[in-house]
Amino acid sequence: MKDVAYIALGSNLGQREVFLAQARRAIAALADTRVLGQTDAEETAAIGPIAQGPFLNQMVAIETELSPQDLLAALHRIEADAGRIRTTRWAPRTLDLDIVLFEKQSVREAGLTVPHPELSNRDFWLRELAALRSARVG
Ligand code: A4P
Ligand code: MG
Repeated sequence: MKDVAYIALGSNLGQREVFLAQARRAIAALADTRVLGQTDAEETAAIGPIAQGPFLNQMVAIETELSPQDLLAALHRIEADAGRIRTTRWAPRTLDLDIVLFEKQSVREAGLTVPHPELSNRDFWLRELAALRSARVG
């Protein structure tokens, strides 16, 4: 099914701009997918229980035929290519790719929840999402 999805990009380790650029290129190259828009990258203070350096965050809107599950698998491959090593939850990371929302589909499974459960708690995601949606309408 063709749908519109919003992907949050985040990095707070190493060459943050380089990792975001690599992620944007890899997302644009996904099968059956085209990029509709992207927000500017913005620096945000780390939220969560672990003290760590600030994040560079950005959101990308895509139109895709990929299912949420297939998109997540592809995003995990892109994270691995950026040298992401999973240690503990919320640990500093070279690249984190989260599915924020699909316009027409929701998922509640062990390994995937869409919309992302933290959406309502992250001001910068809400702001970026609103900006991408208004750009699409306008
Ligand atoms: N998973 C379930 N739903 C989703 C979804 N919608 N999108 C599962 C992506 N993944 C989803 O994620 C753990 C598992 O969540 C995945 O294997 C997937 O099956 P992970 O990326 O391995 O671990 P994580 O990122 O440490 O944990 P989590 O729960 O995804 O945390 P978040 O929400 O990614 O938070 N502060 C600022 N300023 N900016 C940030 O971007 N990010 C985090 C990480 C903490 N603080 C931050 C930021
Ligand atoms: Mg994550």
